[in-house]
Amino acid sequence: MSIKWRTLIATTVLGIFMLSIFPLKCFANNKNNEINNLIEHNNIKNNKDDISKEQIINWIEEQGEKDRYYYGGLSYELVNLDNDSELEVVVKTEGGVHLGDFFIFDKKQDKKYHLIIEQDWKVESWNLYNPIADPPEVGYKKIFEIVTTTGGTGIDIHEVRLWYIEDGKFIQAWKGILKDRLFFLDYYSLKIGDYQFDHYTHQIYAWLSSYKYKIDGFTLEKSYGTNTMTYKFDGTHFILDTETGYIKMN
Ligand SMILES: [Ca+2]
Ligand SMILES: [Ca+2]
Repeated sequence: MSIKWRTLIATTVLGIFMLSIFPLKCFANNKNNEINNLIEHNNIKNNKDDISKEQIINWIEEQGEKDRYYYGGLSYELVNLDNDSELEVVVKTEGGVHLGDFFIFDKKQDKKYHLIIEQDWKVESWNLYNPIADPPEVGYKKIFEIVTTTGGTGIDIHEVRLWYIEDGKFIQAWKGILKDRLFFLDYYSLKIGDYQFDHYTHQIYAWLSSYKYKIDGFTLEKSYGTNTMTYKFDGTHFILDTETGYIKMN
């Protein structure tokens, strides 16, 4: 093959390569801009340089309840969760399918970060930059969502938890089931649900469907139907207001 042909082929391959990369870069830049705009919009500072991972591990060692933690999957965010101007530190660790811990550190008057909540929840997702309710809604509270998984042999539960920080305390305002699978000897039960917060009524609308399956994994034995619930805020928690359906929730 002549040098001219080789040059032509090499140039064409390089051109295709550049074209395939360029749109991805554009997309990535747009995504970064979107995130920056979101952070600016919510007046959130998130300077992770202020606090190191090592510092957080030290706090957990000093203030945590347990003797041992999994630090491999540790991640954290600095977010303004409450009404003071200081950033709070939200931390999650992962130790396995259902294993993990969740922590929040709040800066107190002594200017030190104190552990205000520790739970052995494996956190699947959190919405720290996009609270489901912002002041002045719902008693001027900033309400966040986390999705947690718990379980073990024959148990697999995914729950959504709504919470806020007030006067340095973590308050869980509501908890709902997204998926709840329990295995028995010859069958398993499955519950599937979800929720929406409504910004006009300030209520939670939730639903939960319930099924019984054969142990083969896919043969439906019985469908128990769907419950629909509404929850209203009582000043501290969302409490059950109305309920229709087969299964009693509370
Ligand atoms: Ca704060
Ligand atoms: Ca605070």
